[in-house]
Amino acid sequence: MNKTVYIGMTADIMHPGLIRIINEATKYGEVIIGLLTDKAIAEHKRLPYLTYDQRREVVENIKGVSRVVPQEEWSYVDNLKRLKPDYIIHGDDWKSGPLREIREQVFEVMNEQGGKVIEIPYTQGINSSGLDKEIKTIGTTPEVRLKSLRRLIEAKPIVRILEAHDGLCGLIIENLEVQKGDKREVFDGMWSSSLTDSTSKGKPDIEAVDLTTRLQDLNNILECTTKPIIFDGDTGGKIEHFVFTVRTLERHGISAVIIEDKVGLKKNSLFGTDAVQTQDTIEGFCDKIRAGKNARVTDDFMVIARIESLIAGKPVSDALERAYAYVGAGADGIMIHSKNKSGEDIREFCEAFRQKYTHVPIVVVPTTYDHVTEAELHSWGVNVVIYANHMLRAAYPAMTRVARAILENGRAQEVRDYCMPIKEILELIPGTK
Ligand code: SPV
Ligand code: MG
Repeated sequence: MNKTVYIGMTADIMHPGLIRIINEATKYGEVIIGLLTDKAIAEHKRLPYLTYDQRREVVENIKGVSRVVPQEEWSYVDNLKRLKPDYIIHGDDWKSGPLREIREQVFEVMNEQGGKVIEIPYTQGINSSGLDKEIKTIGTTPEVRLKSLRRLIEAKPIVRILEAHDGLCGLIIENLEVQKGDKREVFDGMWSSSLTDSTSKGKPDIEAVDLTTRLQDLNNILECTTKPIIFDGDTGGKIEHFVFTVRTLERHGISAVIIEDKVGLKKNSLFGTDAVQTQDTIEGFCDKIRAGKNARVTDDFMVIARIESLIAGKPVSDALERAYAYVGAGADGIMIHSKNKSGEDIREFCEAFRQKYTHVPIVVVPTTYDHVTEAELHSWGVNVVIYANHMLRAAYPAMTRVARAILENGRAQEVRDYCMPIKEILELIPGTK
């Protein structure tokens, strides 16, 4: 019987280093490629530019590859146990860094099964992470960006979104990474918030900043980022206007619009019942959802319905009745909002909603119940968590502190430590020099 050789890969960007590994593998036997699924990758690396099916089609047609199988986990163990290859080949770059543990597991399983691990020298100068950086400088297309939110929702236990009101926020969200064990924690995308967009323009959050103005700022974010964007569409306005909003957002590569079921003069939800606000009728809001859905050009753009029942002091049962109706009208997801500090109402809603709809995405905004962890939210059935205003709330006190200290001291030396060094700001944006 022919010997078999296993290679795990993402194969997003094919490069000579990977071809060399495949060529080397053919010397030992029949080559099986374990192609990592989006799910396997999502918590560790950027989602591939190409979908799984596109990557499979490419790899299947590479000379020397006999078979492509999905690798559903970051760890090789399951596939190695199932396929029992005689060999596994990997570049020797996994000897250090976050892949070290993965390597140890592979050695353990292969030893148990009487197989062999072959490590080949890492191809200097060409590797996927380096290419990844270059791809970032190329950017993305509206279509790829738009689709990426749905892919992330499918691939990740919970999708983490942070508010961005300018290009600088966008850059932080785009680039910041924290390595936790073998997991890479990142923000998956951005929230274009009506509250912070309005506030940063010195306007109240009452739909006074029009779509065109909001898009101008959004455009700065689009220019320097590749991650998906969820747009806070407030009430969506008049149905006749909302259809144009959907088309405009979609054309810009925005992944989703969230509209809330309120009518009349909208005020920020966190005022709760302190502000007089009227919820739309179920029928009225369903018509708006339907109109938005009909206006879409692609199937990927999401119209997400936001329920304000709990904000308005109504019970969870009212929120659920609305959620079921909105999903019936075609909503691609439900955002449930509350200003309760415990988060209990949100949990109750999510758990009840999940009994009826196992897959319709749930979005939450834990501003007041900020003690609840993402892991807990996930266990309630939440798919998307939005940190809706934190970048602006962080910036304002920092700027005020500096401004105050200059006034107090009649010079700027005292604020030096509160500010980033000039050298750093000059080098922050590539291409400044
Ligand atoms: C926003 O960020 O503008 C929102 C969320 O709509 S909230 O402010 O909590 O209403
Ligand atoms: Mg808002």
